[in-house]
Amino acid sequence: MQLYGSLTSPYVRRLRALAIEKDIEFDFLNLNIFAEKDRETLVKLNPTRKIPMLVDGEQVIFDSNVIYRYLAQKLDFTPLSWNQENTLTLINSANDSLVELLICQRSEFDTNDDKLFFNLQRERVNGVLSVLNDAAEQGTFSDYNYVALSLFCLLDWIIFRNLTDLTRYSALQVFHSEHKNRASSIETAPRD
Ligand SMILES: N[C@@H](CCC(=O)N[C@@H](CS)C(=O)NCC(=O)O)C(=O)O
Repeated sequence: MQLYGSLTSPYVRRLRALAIEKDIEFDFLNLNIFAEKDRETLVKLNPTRKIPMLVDGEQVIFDSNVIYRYLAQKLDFTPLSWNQENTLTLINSANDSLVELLICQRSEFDTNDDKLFFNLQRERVNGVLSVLNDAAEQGTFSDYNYVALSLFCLLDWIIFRNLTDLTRYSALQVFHSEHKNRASSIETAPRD
């Protein structure tokens, strides 16, 4: 199997970290999706033009969520419960909004502007981080499973890109400190 992605994407990192935690073997192909040559590879494999994607023989799978389900079925992991699916959706929604805001910043928009699009993303990020903070306080992430490592990748990427102030979310900060020295965190740390 080959996983295509980048060294910075939190969605790609989840799968790279999962591979280390669960001893899954795949080759990792690092793409710069904004460079012409790698973009050709991206578009050919994945018309959504987003990373990650997994290639397993003739089968290509798009989207980290679907790739996880594909691996879980192939490797016989217990499927996520509905509550775990909801928590993953929360993590994804904050992550997606932060990706959109980052792309807007790189397009030279002032994302602190009082505009509907920016306000909706910021409201979602803050609301979801607060719900995830409560969940962390209640022990939802005590088992370091796929959902927990997805949360770690989100938080570590927020810190790496300096995207939002995490000091308000003390349980999330504790969770991040507890896991930042794991082999799967160190070996997959984002770098430009
Ligand atoms: N739902 C997708 C989201 C993937 C995603 O947003 N990836 C970002 C990198 S972190 C990307 O490829 N963005 C390119 C773009 O938006 O044009 C997944 O879970 O794989």
